[in-house]
Amino acid sequence: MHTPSRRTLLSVPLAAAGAGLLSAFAPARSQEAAFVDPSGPEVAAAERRRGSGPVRSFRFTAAESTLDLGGRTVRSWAYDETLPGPLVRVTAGDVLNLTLTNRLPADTTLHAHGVRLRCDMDGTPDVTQRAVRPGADFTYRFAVSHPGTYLLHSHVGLQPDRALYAPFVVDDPKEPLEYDHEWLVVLDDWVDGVRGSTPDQVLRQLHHGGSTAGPYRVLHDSHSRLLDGDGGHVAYPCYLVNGRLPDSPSVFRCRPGDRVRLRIVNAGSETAFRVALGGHTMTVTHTDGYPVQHEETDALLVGMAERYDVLVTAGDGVFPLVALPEGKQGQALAVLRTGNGRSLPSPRVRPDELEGRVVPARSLVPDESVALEDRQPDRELRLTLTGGMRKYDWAFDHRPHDPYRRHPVRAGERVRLTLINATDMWHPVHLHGHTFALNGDNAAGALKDTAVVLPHRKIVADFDADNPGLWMLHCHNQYHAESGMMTILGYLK
Ligand SMILES: [Cu+2]
Repeated sequence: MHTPSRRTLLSVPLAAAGAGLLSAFAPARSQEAAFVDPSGPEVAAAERRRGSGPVRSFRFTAAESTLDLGGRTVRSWAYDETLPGPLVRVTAGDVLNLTLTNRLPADTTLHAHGVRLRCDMDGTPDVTQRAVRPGADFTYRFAVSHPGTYLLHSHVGLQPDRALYAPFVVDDPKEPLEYDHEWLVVLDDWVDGVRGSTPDQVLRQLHHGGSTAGPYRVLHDSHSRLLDGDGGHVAYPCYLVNGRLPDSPSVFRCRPGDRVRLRIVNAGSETAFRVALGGHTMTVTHTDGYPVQHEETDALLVGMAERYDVLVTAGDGVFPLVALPEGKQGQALAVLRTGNGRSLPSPRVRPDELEGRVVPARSLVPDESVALEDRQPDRELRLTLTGGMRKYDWAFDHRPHDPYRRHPVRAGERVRLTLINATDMWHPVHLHGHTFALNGDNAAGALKDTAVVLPHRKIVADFDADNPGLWMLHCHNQYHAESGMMTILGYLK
């Protein structure tokens, strides 16, 4: 197993650290000793407490591939030449052993989004591990202690906006829900390989404000009522459910009256989706892998990297599951079919449920089995989300990402995270290695690892510092993160 050395931590590419690296070097370096090492004894001790069940082995090969989106073929980077990547499924208590082979022309890593895992398996390049070089491999091995719906993806640059993602489901050995079928619904916004576009090219367009090589993909007039402002700034040519375009959708079959558990995952990089299943109401049972008190809804708003599990009772017929990209043109489609003979819905169908009730995450209430106990915070971290479209200078506290700046916490503390959005745009903010309780409309809010912060609003979230290491806190708009809206929480020794 690779152990990040001090040398690894110091060999951050200049581009990632920004021009301030050299001046910030000396003080940061001396401070390094104050924080827990990602593979230090505290991390090993936390891992032992998670137990050591049966080892479940998987293998991913990341490589350039030709992908069929259904009527359109693109060249991209993918795991095992499929989109989405292969489903990884284990049971809580298992040890996941996943070997990633890198056949890409670039460094890569694999991050298990939302999983409270050991820090040196978190897949954050130059923070928890040295990135995996082309031709090399790396084995991610960690105990998986909590059931739920998660997402695996590369954590290098804009690679998640290619096909380098895969759904990750952790079954509950004592599953309390009863249902007949499970339907995995993975949403994505897609640009890579369409008329020569790449995500990196799109980022350059966002930065320069002007045109570079390839089709111009910057969206200037976006509005989303649910997001109270711009929905996003990348005009994707395609939106996908389970890797398919609306003209050739994936079809889920079952019998009328069956209870179906949908696991909805937004694997997009710059798009929030409003999701509804025509002719059905949905019962929300989980968000970000953790159970909530059941709540009926017509539609859901799913930010990047958020997950929702819902139950539906299938009607008799053919029904469109539509994901509308908030503030953007187009849509994604999948189909639920319980009857024979009827043709597929139109690729442009808009079920009424999309305009119905949307239960926001902040009004969900955690299931008693997972609710945080009442406790006063020992520490508050207040961060302001800053930046804007004009300079495309997204950041925390006006400071671009610096891998040597850490917000200190101490093991055993109850930490209150206050995120103040001083920008004109919404941000889905994600904390690695932890699940936090939103302070919602009610006192105790749902447990989440990724939360939508609306423009000029704030969220307050509490978590227990129970997973030592260095953990990224960042916007899951990949273009914002890549432009600087990332920072690190560090456990003090
Ligand atoms: Cu953002």
